[in-house]
Amino acid sequence: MKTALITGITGQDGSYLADLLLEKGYTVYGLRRRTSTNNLENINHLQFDPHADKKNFNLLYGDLSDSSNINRLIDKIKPDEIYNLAAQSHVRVSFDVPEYTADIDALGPLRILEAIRESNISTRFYQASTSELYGDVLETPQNENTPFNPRSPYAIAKHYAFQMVKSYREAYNLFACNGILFNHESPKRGTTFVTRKITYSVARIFKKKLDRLYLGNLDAKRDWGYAPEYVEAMWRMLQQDEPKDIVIGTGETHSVRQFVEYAFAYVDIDIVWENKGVDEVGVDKKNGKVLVSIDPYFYRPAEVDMLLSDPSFAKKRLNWSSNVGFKQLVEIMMESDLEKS
Ligand code: NDP
Ligand code: GDR
Repeated sequence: MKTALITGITGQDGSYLADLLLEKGYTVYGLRRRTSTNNLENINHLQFDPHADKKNFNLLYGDLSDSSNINRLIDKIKPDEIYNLAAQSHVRVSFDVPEYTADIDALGPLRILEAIRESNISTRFYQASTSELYGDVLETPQNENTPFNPRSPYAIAKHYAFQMVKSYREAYNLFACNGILFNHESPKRGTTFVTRKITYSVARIFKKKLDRLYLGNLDAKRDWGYAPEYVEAMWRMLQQDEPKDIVIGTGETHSVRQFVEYAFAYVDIDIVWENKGVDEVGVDKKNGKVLVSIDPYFYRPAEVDMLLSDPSFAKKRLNWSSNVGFKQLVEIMMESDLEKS
């Protein structure tokens, strides 16, 4: 029976990965932060009894800024696998808190790598790397050989972590790999990321609880997949014979504008676009009501215009490919948000 430590257990990916590993018979330890309000919504369904003799799901307090805590936990748990999913994961916010983002997203993984090296245990390490590393893309589609060109504090911090993982693999022979994951979404996605913001807002507009959705750049394009499929790829990456950095994505790209149109179409609203730039609005074709407006607050100081994966190495190496298409993804998220809103 294997033991895994998941940082970022309360986030979208952490909660799906916990489900997957528990299903596979792992004992799972999740790192949670002390927060002033309860943030266990994503893992509430994982009932655990802290007083039971034998527990296969455990939550422990910790923070990626605290190396003594990380050292102690790794020494105590001696996990077979560590999945580092914890991060200040919002690209726009990283421009507001660049130093904090570097501390958690760049130095956090380094602290874990050091703890593994010091502990002398043969744990396998997964680092949540990202397509944001490609930034101002130099080649399309992007694969494992495409040069990185990060352009936000978030992406630059993740780039540092990427290189550290590679360096520890080469210098100390650690089984450590970077999953270069393109955007992946679900009903558990945080509501400040664009997909969930759209589906939650459209559901509320449909129910007459909200008048209008405010967005930034409608023309940004992303390769959006379905999160539960992506955590399976993370697990497969740690089951390889040799550690490799692998791109995970769908191989399709769509604009924010298209996501908006599909979400409204789910509730039978046909959106037409009028005007240009910051004055652009999305209007209900039936009655002319403005339902979408631009708020420049949501523009980024430096934008990543387009991301598109070439996931062929994942197919070859992990026998992994994405099955949930763009339209189905929007439908899954809309269905859930219509229930929740
Ligand atoms: P979320 O934002 O949903 O979750 C982030 C998690 O990190 C939360 O559990 C959060 O805890 C935790 N966390 C934040 N700061 C700290 C800290 N200082 N110490 C310990 N834990 C902390 O992210 P996702 O689940 O979407 O993404 C998982 C990882 O994958 C992230 O590293 C992200 O950067 C990366 N990634 C995500 C992609 C995506 O499309 N989703 C694509 C590529 C990479 P709390 O609940 O307390 O805030
Ligand atoms: P991203 O995701 O930056 O790709 O990072 P996000 O959903 O925040 O933005 C995607 C694109 O949508 C545009 N956009 C808006 N974005 C937000 N959040 N809010 C808006 O109102 C809005 N309007 C337009 C953005 O400009 C952008 O182009 C996600 C995170 O999960 C990272 O942690 C991860 O590494 C990458 O995906 C891959």
